[in-house]
Amino acid sequence: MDRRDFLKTGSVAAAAGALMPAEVAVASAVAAPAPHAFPKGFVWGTATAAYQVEGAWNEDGRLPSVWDTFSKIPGKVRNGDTGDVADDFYHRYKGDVALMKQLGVKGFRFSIAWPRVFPTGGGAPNPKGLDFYKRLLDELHAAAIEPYCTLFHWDLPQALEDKQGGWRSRDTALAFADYAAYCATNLSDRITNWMTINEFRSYIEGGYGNEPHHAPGIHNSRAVVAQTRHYALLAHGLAVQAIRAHAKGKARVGIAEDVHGAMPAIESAEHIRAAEIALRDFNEMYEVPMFEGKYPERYLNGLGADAPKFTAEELRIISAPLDFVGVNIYTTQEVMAADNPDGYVRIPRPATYPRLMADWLFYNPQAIYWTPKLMQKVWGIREMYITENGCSAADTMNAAGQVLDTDRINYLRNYLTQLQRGVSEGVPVKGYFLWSMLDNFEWAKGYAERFGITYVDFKTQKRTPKLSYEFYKTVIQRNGLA
Ligand code: PNW
Repeated sequence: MDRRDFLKTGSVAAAAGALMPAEVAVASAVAAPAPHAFPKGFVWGTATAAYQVEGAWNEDGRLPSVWDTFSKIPGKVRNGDTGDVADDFYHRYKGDVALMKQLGVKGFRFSIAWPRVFPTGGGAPNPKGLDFYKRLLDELHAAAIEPYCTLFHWDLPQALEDKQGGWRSRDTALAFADYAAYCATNLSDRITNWMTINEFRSYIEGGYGNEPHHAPGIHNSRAVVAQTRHYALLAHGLAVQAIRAHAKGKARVGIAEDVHGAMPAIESAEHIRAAEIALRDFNEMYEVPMFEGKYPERYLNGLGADAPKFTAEELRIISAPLDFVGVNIYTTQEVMAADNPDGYVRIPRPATYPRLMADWLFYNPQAIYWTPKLMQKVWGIREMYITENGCSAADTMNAAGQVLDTDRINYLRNYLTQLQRGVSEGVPVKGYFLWSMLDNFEWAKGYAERFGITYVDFKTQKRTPKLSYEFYKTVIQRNGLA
C-alpha cells in the first residue's frame, strides 16, 4: 500500500466518529501490511457440528441419534444437559451466517445430521431433513462463504445402534456409504468439499471402548473395539468411493481427523526423528491404515488374537488417496529420542504444564507447527486443512455486556503464529477452521465448557461476539498476524 492509501485508511478510521477508541486502533492497525502473512487464497473459516448447535431434535421427521439417547441418561452429561435445543441453529442459521459474513470468513465447516436425512439410518430418506441443509447452503453461498461439509460428526441414528450394534456392525459401514451417496447426489450442486468422518478416536474409543464417556457409552472387549475401528475405517473408504461416484460436478473428498500429535521437546535432528517415529506409532490404529494401506505389525502383534479381521480389498478401499486431509489440532505430546526399541519416550507432563479449561487441553502452540509438518514428512500429505483449532475458556460477561477472553486470544495468536511458521516453510496447509463459531453443546461437558468466539446465552439464545471474534476478524482482514 502506498502513502496515499495509508492516509486514506487512516482518515476513514478517524472520520468514523462513532467508533470506540479500541476499534479505531484496530481499524488503523489492519491497514499495515502483515509481517506474518499467509498465502493469498488461504481459507479462513470457522467450524461447528450438527448435534452441538442445531437443536430441533425431533422436528421435520428427525429421529433420535445415539447422542439424544445418551445425553438423556442421568449422569452421562454434566448438569444433565442435552442437545434438544443447543444453539437453535436449525432456526437461527440465517443470523449466524450473517455473523460469519461480518467476521469475514471464507469457509464454514458444518456437519449433516444423518438422522435428519435418514431418520432410521437407511431405507426411505426424509426430504424435509435434507431441505434444511439446502437452505443453509444457499444462505452460505449468498454470503460468499464456501461450505466444507462433514458427513458424520458422531450423531449415529439410534435405530442403527438398536438394530445392529451401531459401528460394531459392518452393515453400518454400508449404510454410511448409502447415506454418503444420497448426500452427494442431492447436495453436490451446493457442496464441493466433503469430509467423511470427524475423529475416529473420539467416538470409537470414547463410545465403545474402556470407560466410555461418549455415546453410545457401551464398554466392549478389546477384540470388538479393534473390529469396530476397522469398520469405521471401511465406512470412510466406502464413503469416499460413494461421493466420487455420485457427485455431479467437482467433488473434493477428505476427512477430519484427530491426529494424535507428537513433537520434539528439543529441536535437534535426533529428537525430530524421534517425533516422526512417535507420530506414526501414536496413530497406528487409524492414520497408518488410511495413509499406508496396512495395519502396522506393532499394532497387530500387540492385539494378538484380538486383532481385527480384514481383507486386502478392504485395506485398498480404506487407503484410497484423498484430495485433502483435515486435522483437528488442539494439543500435542512432547517426546525425546531414547535408546529403547521404540526409539523415543513420551515425556510425562509436569504438574505445572499450562492448559486451558478442558482437562485435556494442554497449551502448546507448536502443536500446529509440528503435527502438519511431520504428517507431510511421514506420510507425504500434500494438502491439509486445520479443520479444528480453538479452546474452551472460563468466559464471563462483564457489566458492560462484553466477553473479554484474552486467554483465548493468547491461545489463538500463538497457535496461528506457529501455523504461519509452518506454512511459510512450505507445509501444505491451505486453510484454518476455528473451533468454534459459537459456544455449543460440548458433548459430555454440556454447556459448561465454552469453545466459541461468539458467546451464547443459552436461556435467551442471544449471541455476543467475544473479543476473540474481533481478534480473528483482524487476522482475516490482514491475512496474517501483526
Ligand atoms: C473435538 N482430545 O473433539 C470435536 O471434533 C468437537 O466436536 C469438540 O467440540 C472439540 O474437539 C472440542 O472438544 C476432541 O482429548 C475431543 O485431545 C477431545 C480431544 C480432541 C478433540
